[in-house]
Amino acid sequence: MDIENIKNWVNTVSQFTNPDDIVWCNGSEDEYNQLTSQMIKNGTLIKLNNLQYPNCYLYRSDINDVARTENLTFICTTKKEDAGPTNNWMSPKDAKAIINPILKNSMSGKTMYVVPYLLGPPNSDFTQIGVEITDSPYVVLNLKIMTRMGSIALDQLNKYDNFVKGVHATHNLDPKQRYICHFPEENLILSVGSGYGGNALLSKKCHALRIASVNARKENWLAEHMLIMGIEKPDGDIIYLTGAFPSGCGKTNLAMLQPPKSYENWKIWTIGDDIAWLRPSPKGKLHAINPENGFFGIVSGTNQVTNQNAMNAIKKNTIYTNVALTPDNNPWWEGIDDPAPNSLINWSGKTVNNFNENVTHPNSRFTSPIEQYPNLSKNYNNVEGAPISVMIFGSRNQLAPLVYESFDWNHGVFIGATMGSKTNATMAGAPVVRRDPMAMLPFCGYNITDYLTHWVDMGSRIVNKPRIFHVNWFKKDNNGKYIWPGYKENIRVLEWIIKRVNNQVSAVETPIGYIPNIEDLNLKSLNLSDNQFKLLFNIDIDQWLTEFKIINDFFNKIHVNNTLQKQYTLVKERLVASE
Ligand code: OXD
Ligand code: MN
Repeated sequence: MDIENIKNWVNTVSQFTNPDDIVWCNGSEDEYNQLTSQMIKNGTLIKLNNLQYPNCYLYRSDINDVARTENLTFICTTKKEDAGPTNNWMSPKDAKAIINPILKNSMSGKTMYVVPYLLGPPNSDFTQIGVEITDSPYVVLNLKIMTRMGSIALDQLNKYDNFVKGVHATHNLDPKQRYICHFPEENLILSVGSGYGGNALLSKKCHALRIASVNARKENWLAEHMLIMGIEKPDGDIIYLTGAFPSGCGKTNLAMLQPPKSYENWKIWTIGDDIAWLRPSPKGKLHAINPENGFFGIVSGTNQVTNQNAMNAIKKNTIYTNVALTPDNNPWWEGIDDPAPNSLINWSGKTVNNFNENVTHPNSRFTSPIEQYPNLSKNYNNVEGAPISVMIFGSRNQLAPLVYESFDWNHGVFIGATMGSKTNATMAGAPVVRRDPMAMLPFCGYNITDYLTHWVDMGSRIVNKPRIFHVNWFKKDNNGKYIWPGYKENIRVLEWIIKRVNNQVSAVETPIGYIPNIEDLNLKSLNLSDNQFKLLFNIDIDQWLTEFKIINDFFNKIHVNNTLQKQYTLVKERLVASE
């Protein structure tokens, strides 16, 4: 492919959207600084206190545009069954009939930015190229941080046969005219009516997950909603793992975990906090890269206890979205270590005094470059990715024990496929517990039934398969308090997982999988009572059988493959036998 391929498409889009100017972004610091100055001048960006937060900015989104809108997100395939039973579907023709009139002349009076980007390290077989056309300078700034953007991508054009096309038009932000549409048959994304990250940074959920997952199935790899991290033990051995957790369940905090004092000879090496692309290597192991180049993390609740590394890294070169602003021009959010000032400007721009209400949006975000994270893994830029020994699925509910291990790959896929988790502020709508297979429910770009079959099939392509575990940091006691301290202390669970992988400890077999022998999980100085421990690992057979009815309904709805159906029967039989 050469630049003409991109130019031809850009011309077609510009003739249709009719911008006043077209700017091809090169990804330079100068370009970034010019855009921030321009946005500060027109009042859409606020420069934060340069002494305490050098090169940091605050952006406030429209109050009706603060989270991903799954109900307005569509997979547009010729055949409805290719989108499957869990995605919203429109035919490409119908989708374009709705979106094209919105796009027509939508950039007149505006500048159109052409943003080429790479997902993945340059020169890696994993890496893909995309171009996002957008009328939002905020999107350009974010893409500069979140991807390898500009010239670095154009320099690699001759390595690719095609590119993923994304068109983003802010339009009027009216949710009634908001559509995030994916056309996997054309490697195309059209997004109108939202400026919010997950809807507007098309490299992220739209390309790196929805479109990539379709290609991954065709080409025998996996595009997953997973963190990637390395854990270095005191003996210097590093084990790499991926973790799939639904949005807002702590992937970023886990990926950046700073071990507590009692684990001071352990190190965590961060590779990614949201998306993993995984391919079997010729040597038989599954290897993973993080296609992104920055973090788009939730700010609310971030502090020295929950995520010390993020706290240090987001002190510079960071864009804050929808946090509060102190009189000293510092960002402020619920959970930050600094006390609240008496008066501040809340996330939507209102001055509030002596407040008791939330002043930061619960889905407020930091966008921050990965390179400035202190514990960035040396494998971050490795063109071959990192070799993965463990996969963790994690959910937020009252049922699953703190940690358990699957019996084998197919059972692990069953565990991932049946995850039930409570939704939160990352998506619009009231919280509900829902099935979220592999934390991919909102991000799988094709039929979920085929997706789960693809997972089963991948098992036969990986000689040296990762071991699969499930964790749940979120179990509450009878007073509604979280039992497990979480955050840094999660390393205790990771230690047990590593001991299992290294065959250093046995485990207790239960109907749902293996759980730790109490003496193998380091609980020193946590002050957990016997009763709390019991609650953490309690497997309430009645509740599990009720859950299995829900799983059965879900499996019937999606016509799941025989392998997972068989796993369902096996686990259920074990549950019934242990009653
Ligand atoms: C995210 C999400 O922003 O999952 O990563 O919503
Ligand atoms: Mn995510």
